[in-house]
Amino acid sequence: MSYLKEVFEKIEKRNQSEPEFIQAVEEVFASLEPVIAKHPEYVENNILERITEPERQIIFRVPWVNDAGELVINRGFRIQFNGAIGPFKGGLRFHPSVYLGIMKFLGFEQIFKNSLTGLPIGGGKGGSDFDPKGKSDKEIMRFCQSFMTELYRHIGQDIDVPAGDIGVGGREIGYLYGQYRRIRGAFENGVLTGKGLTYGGSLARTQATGYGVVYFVKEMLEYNGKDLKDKRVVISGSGNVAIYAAEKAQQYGAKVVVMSDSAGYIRDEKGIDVELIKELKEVKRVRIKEYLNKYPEAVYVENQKAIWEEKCDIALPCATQNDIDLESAKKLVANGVLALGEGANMPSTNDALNYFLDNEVLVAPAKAANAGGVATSALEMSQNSIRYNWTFEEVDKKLHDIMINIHKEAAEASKEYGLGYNLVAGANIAGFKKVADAMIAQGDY
Ligand code: NDP
Ligand code: 2IT
Repeated sequence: MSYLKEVFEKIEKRNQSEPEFIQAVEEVFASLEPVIAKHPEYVENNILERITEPERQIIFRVPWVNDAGELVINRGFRIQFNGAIGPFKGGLRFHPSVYLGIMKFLGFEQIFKNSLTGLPIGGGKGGSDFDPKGKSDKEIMRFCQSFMTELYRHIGQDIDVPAGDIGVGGREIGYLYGQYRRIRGAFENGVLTGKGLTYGGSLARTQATGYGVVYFVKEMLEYNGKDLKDKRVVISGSGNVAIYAAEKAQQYGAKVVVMSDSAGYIRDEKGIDVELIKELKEVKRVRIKEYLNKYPEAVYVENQKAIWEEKCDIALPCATQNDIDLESAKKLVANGVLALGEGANMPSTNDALNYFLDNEVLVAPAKAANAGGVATSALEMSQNSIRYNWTFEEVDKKLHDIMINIHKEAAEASKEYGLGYNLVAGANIAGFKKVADAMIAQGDY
């Protein structure tokens, strides 16, 4: 039996109750056959079995008191997946669907994404099954304080550096950092990224993931003799990634007509008013349906999944995993989609992804396309280390250059291994090799 198959079977057996994790491993392994064939050292050092087992998994109780005075118990996680090329780095997700399988798929993907940025960061992820929806500001604060009261002993600016993800933005990072500082009695602000600008956050971090997705898609289109101008864009989600992807796409002359939340989507043929979405989602924290209060001529469809039936040139899934299944992929292709830019982590199922590739849709895979967020987090760590702040333009320029470089590395890796222009495979290969080589250099740890 081939080495890849043998290891995959072990992983399936060992992680039976974690389908998202198995899916993420399957997608990476599907790209690695030519790499394993050319590099016997990866087999000799059993790299695949090592890289799929987290270095450390921490699961903890998070007790907190709600506004009604009741003691609520949530479950907290931090997966320190791979530290071969730098401190563990990755976001925290607060969402009721969070369990070990989601934490591990995200942590696993983070290894390769972080490697692709070219910056010294290992892979990690964390979060909780806490549901922030409908919670008061004080409840959010008490939850974050309790979460950090356990997490603090496992993290540090040279150990593990969390940031935001679904349900965790600037407000939550502020409360988390406040509690960390209180416990440690030191201003070690390199321990978290996505901080506010008054206490060591980086300019352009808020925009970075969404802007980065569009910088990457632009690069991919131009490489193939196309551009963003006048393209019809459908974006799922209306959170941090979706908002800034929409903003940057509009700046390049694309027409963003659809955005969503978990309840449904809006279509505005005049082009989405992104400033209004920011106000609804970042400030008021209300449903996207409220968009209609200002623009009654826009359409609201209370069916999030139907979003992929909307005709578009460019689809940017920026909400959550497995948002696009095979059925949705078929609809997008039938409607003539030109390119897919994955802002979310693993937004397409593996058969959807293969369907896009088989039908010559240009695919900007998540690990590459959404790496701008964590890359800018690493730039925030650099600024914290030198106790200095770069301007918005300086950070944005570095981000743009990083996205151009990731596209180049993925395209080159795909070509080198005889796979043509396949950025899914290229990103997996380029991200994998650097980490695998670092693991071998460091012995059998
Ligand atoms: P936010 O919490 O800011 O926004 C999430 C958006 O997705 C909301 O509009 C939310 O709708 C929607 N959504 C969440 N869960 C579901 C679901 N189960 N079904 C349908 N819609 C859903 O998160 P981010 O924008 O930060 O993250 C979005 C995606 O991007 C995630 O996959 C994340 O892992 C990924 N990512 C984030 C990065 C970052 O820097 N923030 C970096 C790289 C990737 P509602 O409000 O109704 O819940
Ligand atoms: O999925 C991701 O890359 C993130 N949520 C951002 C992680 C980070 O450390 O900035």
